[in-house]
Amino acid sequence: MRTTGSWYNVRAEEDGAMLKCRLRGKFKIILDKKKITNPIAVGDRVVWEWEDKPENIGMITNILPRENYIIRKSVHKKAGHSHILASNVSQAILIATLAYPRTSLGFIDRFLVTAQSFDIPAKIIFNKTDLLEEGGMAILQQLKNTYEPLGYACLFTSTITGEGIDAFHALLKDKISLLSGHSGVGKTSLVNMIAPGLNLPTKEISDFAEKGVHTTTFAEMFELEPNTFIIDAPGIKELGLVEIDPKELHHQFPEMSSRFSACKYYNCIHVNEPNCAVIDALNKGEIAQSRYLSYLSMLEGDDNRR
Ligand SMILES: Nc1nc2c(ncn2[C@@H]2O[C@H](COP(=O)(O)OP(=O)(O)O)[C@@H](O)[C@H]2O)c(=O)[nH]1
Ligand SMILES: [Mg+2]
Ligand SMILES: [Zn+2]
Repeated sequence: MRTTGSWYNVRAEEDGAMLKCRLRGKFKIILDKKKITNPIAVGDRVVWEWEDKPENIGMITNILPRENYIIRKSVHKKAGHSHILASNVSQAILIATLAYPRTSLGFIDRFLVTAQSFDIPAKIIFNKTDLLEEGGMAILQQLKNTYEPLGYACLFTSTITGEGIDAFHALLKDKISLLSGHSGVGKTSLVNMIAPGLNLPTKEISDFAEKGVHTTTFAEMFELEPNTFIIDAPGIKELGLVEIDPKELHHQFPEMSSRFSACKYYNCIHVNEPNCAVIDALNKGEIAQSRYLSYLSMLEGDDNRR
């Protein structure tokens, strides 16, 4: 659920009790040819045994295979090392707002690409619908029409009117969800609507991370209700830092991955090649302009994370 240096807060599966554990022995800290600085991450399923039961201290003896994991480059350790932010994530949920603050489409697309590259299903929640006039709601509906056919479910919520709160609750149920989004979009407010007692203590850490202070930004998992977890990952902007080979980028755009085999050139990157199936679809209006612009921007490696 949480780590502090060499101690791990572990939730016992049998009864949900929390205990503190250390790690026994050496564990493989090379993953997909990357050197990893932390052997265990939030979300890991582990095997443990008692070391000192009266003191509630255990020993981790094994780490079970990960369904997926989010990895990023370490900022404060040696170059060439990576850090596992979280593992076994059922879904990555982006909380976005059209205004106050505005979440850019570039940021949304970068988040989706990153989640896709880690094999984590992604969903988008557009919060603060109470602040939108008719025109704003029409834009939201257009975004939903763009994203849902690509496999990214969208939900409209407001913590003021209560719109979508039951659906948000249902979305999280029995899953491990990573919640992200810019500061101020309403993450804490939304979680408080469905789990008032939880009192997410994340504010300061996230704010630090956003100011670029290199605090240790370990993720933390919270149990909203039995079997329903959320992962609060400070400095989640780092989710935009994944490195994807430009030639591979189109795999992370569902509307492109379903089409590029029809391009004339096998190595087409859909910029100005002739007989490009992606550009044809764009011209026919079958691919959203905004998505294509995000693709171009990521292709150029623009640091367009805000
Ligand atoms: N109008 C409106 N304000 C909201 C809504 N949700 C949150 N807020 C406000 O937005 C501000 C930031 O909310 P907070 O939950 O702290 O955002 P976080 O930084 O993402 O955790 C607070 O002043 C909230 O009261 C909403 O649905 N509508
Ligand atoms: Mg908050
Ligand atoms: Zn092409």
